[in-house]
Amino acid sequence: MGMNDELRGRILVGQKGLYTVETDRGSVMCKAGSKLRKDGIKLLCGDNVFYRLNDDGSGFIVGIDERKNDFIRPPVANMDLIVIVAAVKSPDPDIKSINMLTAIAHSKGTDVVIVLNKTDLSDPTELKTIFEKCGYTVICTNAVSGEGVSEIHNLIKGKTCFFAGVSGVGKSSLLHSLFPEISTEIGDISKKILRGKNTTRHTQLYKVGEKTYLADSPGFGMLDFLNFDLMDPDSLCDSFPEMVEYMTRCKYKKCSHTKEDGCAVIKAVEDGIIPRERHEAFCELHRLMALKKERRYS
Ligand SMILES: Nc1nc2c(ncn2[C@@H]2O[C@H](COP(=O)(O)OP(=O)(O)O)[C@@H](O)[C@H]2O)c(=O)[nH]1
Ligand SMILES: [Mg+2]
Ligand SMILES: [Zn+2]
Repeated sequence: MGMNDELRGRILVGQKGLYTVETDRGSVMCKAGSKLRKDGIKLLCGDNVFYRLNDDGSGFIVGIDERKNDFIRPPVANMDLIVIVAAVKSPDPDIKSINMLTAIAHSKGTDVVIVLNKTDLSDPTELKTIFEKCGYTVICTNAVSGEGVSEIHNLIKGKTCFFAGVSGVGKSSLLHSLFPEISTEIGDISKKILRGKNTTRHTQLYKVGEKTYLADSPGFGMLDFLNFDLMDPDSLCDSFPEMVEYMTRCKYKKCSHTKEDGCAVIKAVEDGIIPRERHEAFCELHRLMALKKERRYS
């Protein structure tokens, strides 16, 4: 192998076929090598790549590491953690969308942290209890005063993550508070697009600490749930960790755990062990996926 083989790096930005790759020697601007293009591999922010150097200091990417996961919207790869942001008020918390996001996170094998923001407007305790009962880490924040924000900092340390949640919950505000050094860039691009300014839409991975990366994608908040074909109604169970114990304990071999009389999961809901809101979300997702599966095979 020549000395130019097997240099390694990570894609931070990809724009119009030009990739900014973070390497030992700083940022290297790369193009995709012809083999990758021929193989139809679409490179994503977060990809760990092999590249070779040209004489002029630019590079070309010759291969990528196997991905831990990838996403269509935002188009990123190798995420360790999804920070799900909800507001306790204005907008009112949308428990269904939070549960969809946790389900997606589970299906992609990422960790989850739930942030309940705008605690100055309403008491987060009830919502916090629901998700803590399910085993999630919940952080309460006020992005305006900065309260609780440092806890997020500690939890994302050493990980690659992105913030998800519906519009208006305070994602941009939290990012500004967390990372003032890059805050002029992140979070506000979507506003510029809304204002009709000519802003390039691109996804970017920011290095915000030692081995800590934050993906930011303009105009994006909710993951593209309907494109999640990979989830099967039967494997949905794994996305609700608080239910797993009762699913295995359920006396029925073939139980959807959505409506069956005598189902152990439904009993746990009635007993107040599993939050009712979570089970409702489970039923709804189950119904959606069964429907998609039916369509696929008809
Ligand atoms: N009262 C209050 N307002 C907040 C808080 N966090 C954000 N906001 C406000 O909520 C609005 C939406 O916030 P933004 O960060 O743009 O939300 P995004 O759409 O999720 O990025 C803005 O007017 C913020 O100033 C908070 O903790 N408390
Ligand atoms: Mg925003
Ligand atoms: Zn059951």
